[in-house]
Amino acid sequence: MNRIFSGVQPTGNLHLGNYLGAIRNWVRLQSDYECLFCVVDQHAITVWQDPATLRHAIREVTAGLLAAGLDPKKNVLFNQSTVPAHAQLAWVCNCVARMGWLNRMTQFKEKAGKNRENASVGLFAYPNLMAADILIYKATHVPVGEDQKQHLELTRDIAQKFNNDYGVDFFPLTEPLILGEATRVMSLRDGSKKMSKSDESDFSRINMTDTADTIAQKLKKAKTDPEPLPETVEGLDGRPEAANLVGIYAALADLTRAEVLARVGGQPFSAFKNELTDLAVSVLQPINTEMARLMADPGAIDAVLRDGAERANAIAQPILADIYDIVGLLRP
Ligand code: AQP
Repeated sequence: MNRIFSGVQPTGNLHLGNYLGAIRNWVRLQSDYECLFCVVDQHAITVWQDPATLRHAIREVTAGLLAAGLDPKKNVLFNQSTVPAHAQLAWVCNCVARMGWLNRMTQFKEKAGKNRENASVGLFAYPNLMAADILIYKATHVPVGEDQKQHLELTRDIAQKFNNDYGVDFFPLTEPLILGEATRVMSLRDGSKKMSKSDESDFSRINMTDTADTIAQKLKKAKTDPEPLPETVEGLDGRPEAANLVGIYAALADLTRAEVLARVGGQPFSAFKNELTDLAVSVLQPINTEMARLMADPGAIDAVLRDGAERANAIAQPILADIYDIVGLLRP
């Protein structure tokens, strides 16, 4: 049986990278798979979060997922901290994973920066909690952006070592699903950095809550180079900002980059940016409006999360009980 798990952090505004790299694919997968989608609030606190802002962000991200088209009846939609089995399995994963494996995680190095001694232990162990998020449901597939590929490989390593250490065939070796033309959306200010919620500059990203005017302004200011757009995909080599904008256009229009360039190749960026703005607004505006409507009724959002938590706990608890039995943790 195929089962999908994926998560998103409530660390700030959802942005176009989250939407094109993950959420839109989730919406497309929901008809064909059993899916669990999680607002991973325990991951968020690996770096400092203001408590009131975090509570608001958990509801806002949930509203974003619903507004983007996730059906809470078809899928299990919940926030991570309401299913204690994630943290309980994470402890087992901490004991299975090796320090050397975690030392190789590039996201920790990027997020901790130079001041590594001062990073939280949670930030270092984050990939083990992510492995637990997936393995507690024995998920077979995880749709993610390319930035999460290394963490997925670690999840497979943990699953394999657990199976070997205990001589069982218990955890599946989960496969990543990296789909679409925008698996790594880059910052609008710097084509070598991924678009991220935690980038200090709001002009680096398009938020799902941005108005049409803000989207237009941000794309107008987006970094480009002086050449017109190339006619072929090869012509994007060595032009990261151009490649990023063409990739975004392709993903939003559901075309390949070659098809986009066949239409817009040779155009100056000014004209292309106008077209891209119209396209981005036409996709994001309805989501934005629906998010605002949903956020007006926080009680209804909480009800969706409560229902999801109940269903997620019902799947996770028997799997945790099996894991405890395999490991030898007595359940008197
Ligand atoms: N720039 C991106 N391009 C494509 N996919 C992306 N994702 C994130 N950024 C991009 C995908 O979105 C899903 C949810 O990500 P997340 O919020 O849980 O964590 P993240 O990858 O750490 O996202 P951010 O925005 O960069 O958050 P901060 O700044 O808080 O770290 C994942 O599937 C991810 O691949």
